[in-house]
Amino acid sequence: MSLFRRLKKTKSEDSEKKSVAIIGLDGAGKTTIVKRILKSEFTLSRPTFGVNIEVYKYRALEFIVYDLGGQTPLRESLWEKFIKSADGLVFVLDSADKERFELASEEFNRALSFNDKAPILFISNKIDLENAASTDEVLDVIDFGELIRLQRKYNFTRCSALTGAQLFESWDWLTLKLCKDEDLPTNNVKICGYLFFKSEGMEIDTVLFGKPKTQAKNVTLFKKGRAETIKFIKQMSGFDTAETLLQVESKQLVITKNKMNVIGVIIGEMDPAARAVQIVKNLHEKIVKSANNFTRVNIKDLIEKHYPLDFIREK
Ligand code: G3D
Ligand code: MG
Repeated sequence: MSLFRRLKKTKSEDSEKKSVAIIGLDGAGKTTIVKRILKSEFTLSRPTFGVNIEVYKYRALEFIVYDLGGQTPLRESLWEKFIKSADGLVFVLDSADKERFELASEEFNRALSFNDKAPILFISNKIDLENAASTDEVLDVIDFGELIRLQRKYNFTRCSALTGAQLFESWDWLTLKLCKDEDLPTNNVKICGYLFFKSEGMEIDTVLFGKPKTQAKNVTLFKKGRAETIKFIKQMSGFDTAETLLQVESKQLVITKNKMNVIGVIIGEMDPAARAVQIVKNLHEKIVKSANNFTRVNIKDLIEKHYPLDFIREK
């Protein structure tokens, strides 16, 4: 069950109110996404501003959906206000609308300049379409370098609001950032392997899980994950802690830094990234507590001991 769906059952009416701004160019799929996530359990309040804003309320959550691009001064100040006060930001990109990628990128950067705290979920939507851009094509235009440097919590994800593919998993991440620990998803995440580095870039260990056949399939993935991790280490060299989540081909790469150590784990595209982040953070703590020379810590043993259902096991 997705975290979001769980929350719908567990959050009480009087819990702290949170607002999420869902932004992107018109036609990106924002309304479709919100309606799909909320099903019919929401009320739509139409504000009187006379501009294209939709506000959906679900218990303690408020979703403000806003079309960007072509702002008039009135709209401009209005959306700046919404974005400033949002607890979470979701930017939706129509991955098939390549002609407007530059415009989308400008609007994305401007939105970020209005809010320097909220976690950001970047959704590359409509991946069901034949001409949908690949991750690389999107990353050529949308620059996350600044977010990494500023230690912002962000997640890049591809999904289809139409088919629902990867949609709920994306929201899991955001809701994790907005909610308390007891609301975390309890479902399992399958770890394909991990990368373990010292924070100055020295590689300590790299382990692929599964039988040779699966491992062989994941070798290229690991090379890419390794390159991404090293890039992350360089960009985060001045910071004690940091975390990020990247899409590497068909898998997700969760990388976290905690003082001396950087751990990356590779999980499946449908796996709950929020839970993987939680696992990696716990691993960091266990490594620190193990007190021995940390280079000797065998993460494989830790994962097998503490998360026996969470790594790939084949018959
Ligand atoms: P917006 O709220 O961002 O402006 P909408 O965008 O949610 O209104 O979506 C715009 C159009 O894109 C809609 O089509 C919607 O069905 C379609 N759409 C949304 N998400 C997806 C997706 O993942 N895949 C595909 N193929 N289409 C999607 P219409 O025809 O109703 O305008
Ligand atoms: Mg809309």
